[in-house]
Amino acid sequence: MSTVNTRKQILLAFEGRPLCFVSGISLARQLGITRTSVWKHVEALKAEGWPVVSKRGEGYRFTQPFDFSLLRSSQFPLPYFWKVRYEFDTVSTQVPAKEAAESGLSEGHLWLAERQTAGRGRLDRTWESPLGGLWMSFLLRPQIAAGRVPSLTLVTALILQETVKEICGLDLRLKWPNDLVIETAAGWKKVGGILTEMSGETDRTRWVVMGVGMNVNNTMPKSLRHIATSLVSLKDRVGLIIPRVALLTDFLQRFHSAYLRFQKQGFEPFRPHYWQMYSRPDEPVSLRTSQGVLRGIARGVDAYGALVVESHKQIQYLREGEIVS
Ligand code: BT5
Repeated sequence: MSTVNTRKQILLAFEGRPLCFVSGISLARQLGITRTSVWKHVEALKAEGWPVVSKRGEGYRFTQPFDFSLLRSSQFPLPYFWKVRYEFDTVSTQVPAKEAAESGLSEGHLWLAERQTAGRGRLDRTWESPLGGLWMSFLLRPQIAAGRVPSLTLVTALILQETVKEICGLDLRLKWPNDLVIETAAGWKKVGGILTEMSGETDRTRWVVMGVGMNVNNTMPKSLRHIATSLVSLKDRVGLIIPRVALLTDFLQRFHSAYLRFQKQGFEPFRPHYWQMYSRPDEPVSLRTSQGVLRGIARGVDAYGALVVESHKQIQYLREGEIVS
């Protein structure tokens, strides 16, 4: 067995045994290797950052409940054109995805990581990406004009919303342009976000790297708890772990067909549904754009994904910016 496979098998031995010790002897027997070898592999896994501890005479255990579904299926074939590259740890999944995009790799490649050490939001903001979330970037080469790419972000948000509804039964809402949010007793909270990066010319898109971050089983850092939450905490069931692979495969299936449709018909077929899922239709909004702050009433989205805002009895089409309140 290769080193990678041996380590994967060691990790999977903890599946279904949250916080329980697994002895070195049983791991050695299971894998047909020596106890010393098990120890060496576990030390390497710890150095990589896996949350495993050892205790003399007892063996090894995970220090936190963990969803093994991504690790388990990291080498499984996925439907359609998807090809997954799974890593435990990465700076940001956007980095290898963009490098691959520049080097000419075909669309459908997807980078997944258990955690990111320097996850990024828009405008170089930080994206907290601890263990337990779904952090991925995928490469697309849509046959569309560059001006249509922003509406692909909206389609992605919509498909994520559908996936979360299907798999977790939770009704997230969309906050233009790239946020998935939910209304809680403590106000609106962000559950996921999308970072779209691209390269192209006016008439042609060379590549799009779509970065999706979804808080699934992770706990939020204190500094974000007032504005963010995770799917598992919304379910409010002690000990529940949401298998991220179920979210992933459902999303990839839905997204694939939406993507084909989007390339043929543009954003128009998705537009009404996007607006139905929009978090605060026809309510006052404040938007920060590169031109300054605009206040008005959000009335809809146009065929290019711009937010339609009524401000001082005039209609404005906002192609960039974000809602600040
Ligand atoms: C986003 O940016 O919402 C885009 C997030 C995209 C993350 C994915 S993960 C996979 C891929 N690899 C990456 O490195 N990135 C992508 P933005 O709208 O700029 O929101 C950033 C703001 O959200 C921060 O300034 C925080 O206030 C907040 N934030 C940070 N981490 C968060 C988290 N885990 N959950 C909710 N909010 C968070």
